[in-house]
Amino acid sequence: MKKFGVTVSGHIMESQRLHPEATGYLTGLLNELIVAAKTISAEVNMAGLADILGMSGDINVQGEYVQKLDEFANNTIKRRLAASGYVSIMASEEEADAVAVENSSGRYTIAFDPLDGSSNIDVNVSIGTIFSIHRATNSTPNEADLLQPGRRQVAAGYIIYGSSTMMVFTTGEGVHGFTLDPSVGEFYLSHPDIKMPGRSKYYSINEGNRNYWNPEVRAFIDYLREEDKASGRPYSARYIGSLVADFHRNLIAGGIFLYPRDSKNPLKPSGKLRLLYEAAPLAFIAEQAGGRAITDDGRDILDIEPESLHQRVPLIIGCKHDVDTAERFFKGEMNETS
Ligand code: AHM
Ligand code: MG
Repeated sequence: MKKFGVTVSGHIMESQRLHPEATGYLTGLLNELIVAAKTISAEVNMAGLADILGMSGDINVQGEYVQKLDEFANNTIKRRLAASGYVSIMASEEEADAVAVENSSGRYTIAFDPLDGSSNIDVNVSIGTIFSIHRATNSTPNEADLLQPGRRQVAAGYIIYGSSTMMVFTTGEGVHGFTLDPSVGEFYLSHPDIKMPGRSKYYSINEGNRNYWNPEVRAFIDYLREEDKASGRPYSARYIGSLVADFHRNLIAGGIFLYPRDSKNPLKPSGKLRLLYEAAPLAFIAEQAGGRAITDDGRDILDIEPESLHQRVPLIIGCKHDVDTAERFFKGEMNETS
């Protein structure tokens, strides 16, 4: 007999049943995020129709113009989670300071990028929401609870608003992907236990920054472009400019994504991407799927002790073999003629 589809809520409840110590708080929190994801997805799909595109006129903490959909996504997640009582404190790309939930008995913290890939909002290219959940160790809201290394995440995931809307997440027991059926408003398990290919033939990097990269990064990319049939080179380039979309492509089809530090902007000496709500959650997913994530000096993303909410970090993430090879270049063990 054909089985009916497994819903995301059913999947979460089933996996929590295996943990008799579970209180239901994480299940509740994930369910709130699912509702937020459906709300944002509906709004993103209306983007071309409603008068919602374009700048709101505000400038966010990163010094960038905030788009209306960014605001909408930020407010949707913030208000839902504040009302739910599952989290004690939140960090968002769109909020300069941590957002404490007053009178909360919340046992978790969340850091999120409400709408990643904002330069692609106006041009109908995939964008996404990224989230990272930790256990709160203090009984009252405390920013220190947000500044825990990625290794201590209890759950992480993203929602990609693409040709279909998908939610991909891990609670440390593999990576599972769910596709939204918009006709019934339900996410169904479509990609159980996702594993990244061991190695790939794709790389994703903004090549426009080439002149600003350090020599090790240049040498690694040159190596990927060289012809050598035995090692599957040259690799092909794929760069969307939405981290979630580039990562998702590499997770499913295989690939390595790099946003290294560069000398282009002296105000961003550690690259562009943010540790708490971009690099760390995707690193957790990559590792759970058999991949890896490091910095451009070979540090494991998941081991970095965060110092501030909006800290930036160089990010090299993808199939294990490819990241291992990149690491050998960064450590000087290989150069382009190796
Ligand atoms: P955002 O959070 O403001 O959208 O910026 C992050 C985005 C990532 O999604 C993407 O990987 C990167 O910026 C692209 O940057 P660039 O245009 O420098 O290649
Ligand atoms: Mg972002």
